[in-house]
Amino acid sequence: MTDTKVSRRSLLGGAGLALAGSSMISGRAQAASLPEAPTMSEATMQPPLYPKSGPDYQPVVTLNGWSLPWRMNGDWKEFHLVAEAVVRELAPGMKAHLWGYNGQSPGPTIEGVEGDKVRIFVTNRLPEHTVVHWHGQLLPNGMDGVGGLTQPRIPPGKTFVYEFILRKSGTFMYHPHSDEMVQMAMGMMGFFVVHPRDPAERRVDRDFVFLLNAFDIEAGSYVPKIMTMLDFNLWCFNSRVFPGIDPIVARQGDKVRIRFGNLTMTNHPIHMHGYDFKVTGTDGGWVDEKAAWPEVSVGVEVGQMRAFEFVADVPGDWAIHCHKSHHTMNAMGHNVRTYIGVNMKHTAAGIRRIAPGYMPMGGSGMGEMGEMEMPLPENTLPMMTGYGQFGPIEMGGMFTVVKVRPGLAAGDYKDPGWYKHPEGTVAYEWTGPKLAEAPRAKSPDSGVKATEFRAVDPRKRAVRNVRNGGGHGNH
Ligand SMILES: [Cu+2]
Repeated sequence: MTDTKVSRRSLLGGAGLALAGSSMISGRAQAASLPEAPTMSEATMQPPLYPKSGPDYQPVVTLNGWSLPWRMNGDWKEFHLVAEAVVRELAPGMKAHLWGYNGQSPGPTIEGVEGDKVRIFVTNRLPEHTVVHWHGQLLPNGMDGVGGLTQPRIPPGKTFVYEFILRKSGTFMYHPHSDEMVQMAMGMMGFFVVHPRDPAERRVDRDFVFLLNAFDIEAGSYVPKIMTMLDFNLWCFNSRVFPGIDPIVARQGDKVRIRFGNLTMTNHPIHMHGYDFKVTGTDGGWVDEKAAWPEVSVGVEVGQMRAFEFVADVPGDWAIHCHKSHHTMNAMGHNVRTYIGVNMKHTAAGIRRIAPGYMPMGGSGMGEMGEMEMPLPENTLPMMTGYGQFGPIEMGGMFTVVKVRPGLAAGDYKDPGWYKHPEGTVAYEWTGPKLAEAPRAKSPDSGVKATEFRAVDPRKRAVRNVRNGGGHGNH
């Protein structure tokens, strides 16, 4: 976590077009100048943005992100989003060329208070039209942001204005609703939080938010493949992958809320270790406190938002991740054969004669990849990576660590380093007397060694499956 790196970019200099555009659209906004459009140069988590005017609230912290500053204009809260091409570091070693808002993908989190009148200027600096849909908000139909259906699309170089009242508190998102497949595959999305009017209502000490998103970027390239439907290779929290995702830091005893929205093409069971928690918010709003239900994993379908809460009473480094194991891997191909149990010693010698340096892999699992240092193509990430204090974590993608520590300052979100385990509380190697044989299931095949699994030549295997249509290809 670093100091705020918001840079203020006046639109008067670089984008006269944007100013001219605004006067065509909204009569009410005509007299006012455009608010500044701040941009962010960092992909690290920024401190919470406390309100300097308007009603008070406890701000959220966006994982590897930031909140959009705003200004009061009479009783309107004015924000300025700029849709534009951005470069986003997904983790150290890999940058993606994306489309986003105000310098980043996802765009900045928008925060308001129940009852606020918001005016959101949207300037389009993309090479094609766009619109912004305010996902989950209750608003006049013409402010809903569906290109062609509820408004004309925003042409490149123009600024449109959205005006609505934040009718209820809760968890929302924003994203385009024109050329949606392309624009969302390119990273256009953001979080939108509406705080309760009474700051004491639903109050927590730390409130973290992030979007689940995914990209398909081939090793050695920079731009996502926009036609991919399911087989993405970079599964992200807020356009970051582990080990590039910041830790979620909490002071022991704090009440913590974690909210997330899913803008990928599949569902994600988000699992947190060490705690059970209460699901307190959904797309539709807050769950009645008496009805909040306990979980250790919470599934979030495509287009949904979820919020859960817990009291951080147990210190430690607790993993939080998507429970689909392929979603905690970085750039990987899915067409790799399984070699578990195959002895590749002899084959490898043959292949090495043609390709010097060839390394047989996967015969005893793939964990060895966690500490392998292989030369990679330009601009990609190892499949499983990230080190903890005990060695390789063997994770990538949708994975980070909830770090609970005693005695942190109230606003301290800095990475506190690895947890210092009290003596005698870490799993350890048995070095005592030889153990008696453990009870095991008996079957005619029991006793087979993991290195002697039976491998069948794929050419002989293929015939059998013809009636069922063969394999399942690319899922
Ligand atoms: Cu997942």
